[in-house]
Amino acid sequence: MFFKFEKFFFKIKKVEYQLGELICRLVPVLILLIQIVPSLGILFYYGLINLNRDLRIKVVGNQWFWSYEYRNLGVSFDSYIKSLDLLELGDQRTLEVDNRCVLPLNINLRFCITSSDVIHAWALNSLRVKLDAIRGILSILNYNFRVVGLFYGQCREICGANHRFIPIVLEVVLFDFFKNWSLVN
Ligand SMILES: [Cu+2]
Repeated sequence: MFFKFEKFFFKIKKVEYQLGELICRLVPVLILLIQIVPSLGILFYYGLINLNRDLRIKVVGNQWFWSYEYRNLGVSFDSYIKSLDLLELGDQRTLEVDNRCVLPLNINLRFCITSSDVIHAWALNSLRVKLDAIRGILSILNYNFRVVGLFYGQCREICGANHRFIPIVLEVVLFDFFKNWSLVN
């Protein structure tokens, strides 16, 4: 009697195990399938919409600074971290740069992000943006700023010894200010 019970018990256990294994395989697949629907939708939305951009900015990650090129305006500059002895009152320590990326308000912008050496990442928390800067590949970001202000970010990919010394500062200004700035630069 005891022997029979043991056999029965193990049989049941085996069936349960197989079912568990099946569930453990099916559930992740189902989660991925559910995730495909919105993510593909968003991917196509960003790919197809906003084809016309008013201003294109090429962002190049370097060891260790960012360089910005405004193709339409013929403006280009490098953006290094501001050293401690040059900081002014109100500046963010380790987040401030010498040349800010100045951008106009309410203009359709297209950022083309790439790298000249190792992999960097152009990440700005307040924009919910993190794009990898990879040599030979252009990461595209379409954006339109609705508020003026300063947006701080940092490299978000371990790119070497001075990885933490390449912050990003975007300064969004009114179009007239931007026009003057681009003429001066
Ligand atoms: Cu980095």
